[in-house]
Amino acid sequence: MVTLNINNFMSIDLQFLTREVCRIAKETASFIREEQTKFSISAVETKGKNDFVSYVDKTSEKKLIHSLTDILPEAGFIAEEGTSSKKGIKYNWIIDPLDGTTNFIHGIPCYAISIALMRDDKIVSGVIYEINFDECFYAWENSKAYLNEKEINVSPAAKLSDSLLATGFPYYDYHRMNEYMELFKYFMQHTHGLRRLGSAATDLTYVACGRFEGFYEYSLQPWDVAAGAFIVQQAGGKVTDFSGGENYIFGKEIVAGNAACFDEFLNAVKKYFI
Ligand code: 2AM
Ligand code: CA
Repeated sequence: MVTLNINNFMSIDLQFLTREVCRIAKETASFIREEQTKFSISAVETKGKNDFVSYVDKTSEKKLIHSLTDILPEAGFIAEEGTSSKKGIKYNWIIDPLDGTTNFIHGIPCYAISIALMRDDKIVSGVIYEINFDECFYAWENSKAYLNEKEINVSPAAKLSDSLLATGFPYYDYHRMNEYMELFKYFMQHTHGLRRLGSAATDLTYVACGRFEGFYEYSLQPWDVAAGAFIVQQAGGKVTDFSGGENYIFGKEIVAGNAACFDEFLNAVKKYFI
């Protein structure tokens, strides 16, 4: 095991660090995969309306925090299940130990581990491991983006009419439902269609590798989007909030897409949401 000294962070090899995070995500995924085979719905707790959690989410988070602390002791955590309250002065991991919990508890194969490293307020490394397809997406500061060692790029499609989009349906915050439904209707009629995978982290990786041209959703949390937004950018894509601004990690609004039709995509979102 290698421990990185944060005082020498400028000389730290972020490529090496990111590969260590991939290893840690895959180790934890083995636990999640094993638990899925014996999972019972009776183990599900409800955190809020339609907000589910189980011992699998919590145990995975503890495992990740333990391993990430080993490789970067001074970093703090912003993690979905709140199993660590440690705040880093300069560096913080943003973690979703199981993105797509609803899929997991229903036995639907689309869920992922999402891990980002934030230096001050800037993401410098991102890893998303989609567990069922054994797909590890990652990037680090100034790197390309990769899927299982191969470079990935966003789609070259230049028109919304040639695009397949992804979104997440509102599941607890219904105050913008009308705008959401009107925009949904517009995209139904002006794109190849929409998909709803149920894991925002996975949606974002599919934008990064060109399977989707775009993804949008509101009321997401930082751990749902931090790693994925970064990987999209490193793959040549664009990410903003609904106004076209930069508050998409903590601002609970995200639009992510390939560069070529991003303006058309964002303008449609703006038309209905602003
Ligand atoms: P989670 O599984 O980590 O909670 C998709 O809309 C996004 O919203 C997912 O990334 C998912 O992250 C989050 N989410 C939380 N609860 C949800 C629910 N009941 N249905 C759908 N998505 C939910
Ligand atoms: Ca989660």
